[in-house]
Amino acid sequence: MRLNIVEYPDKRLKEKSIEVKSFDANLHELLDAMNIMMLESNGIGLAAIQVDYAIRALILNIPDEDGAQPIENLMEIINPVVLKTDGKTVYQEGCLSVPKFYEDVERFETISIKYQNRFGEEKTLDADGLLSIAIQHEMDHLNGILFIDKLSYSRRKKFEKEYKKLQKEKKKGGN
Ligand code: Y12
Ligand code: CO
Repeated sequence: MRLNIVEYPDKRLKEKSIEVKSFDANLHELLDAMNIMMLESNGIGLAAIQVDYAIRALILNIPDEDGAQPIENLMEIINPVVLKTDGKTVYQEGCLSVPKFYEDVERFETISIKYQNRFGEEKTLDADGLLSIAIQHEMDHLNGILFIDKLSYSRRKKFEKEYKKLQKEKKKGGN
């Protein structure tokens, strides 16, 4: 299964993803392929819509102190629902669908969710730190929201200016 990252300003990124009902081999194959794509792209989180599957599934692998992302640390989160949030924090976020742009985004400091694993089993998770931020970033993707949609007016303008500059460079033959 070959996946491609859907990039801004593609309209598919605005779609609301639908609930996963079948926890079958097709889902497992997609999750496995997403993991390969995320690691190959140096990502730490990826939602299915970012690879053109509009289903409520996301994966995360927060690097350890050495920057490693062993398979044991991979989290597969299906049909997540927020149970509780607390506090506020700001972190400089990036997204594989919005390459080369990073900006401060305000999120809840902690989050509790319930979700299903790849077998449809119900789980709960209490997260803080980078994991909490990553969960919120990826759950936004399930509702068609990008981190750039959460920026203040002036920061959004800064993004649009940088985006236009990158497009011009691309046309000239840079990367
Ligand atoms: C904190 C903030 C954001 C998240 C969501 C997950 N975001 C990512 O995984 C972003 C990955 C990313 C990777 C890039 O590629 C390289 O660094 C080689 C990248 O750079 C370019 O596109 C040039 C940008 C973003 C979780 C937690
Ligand atoms: Co993203």
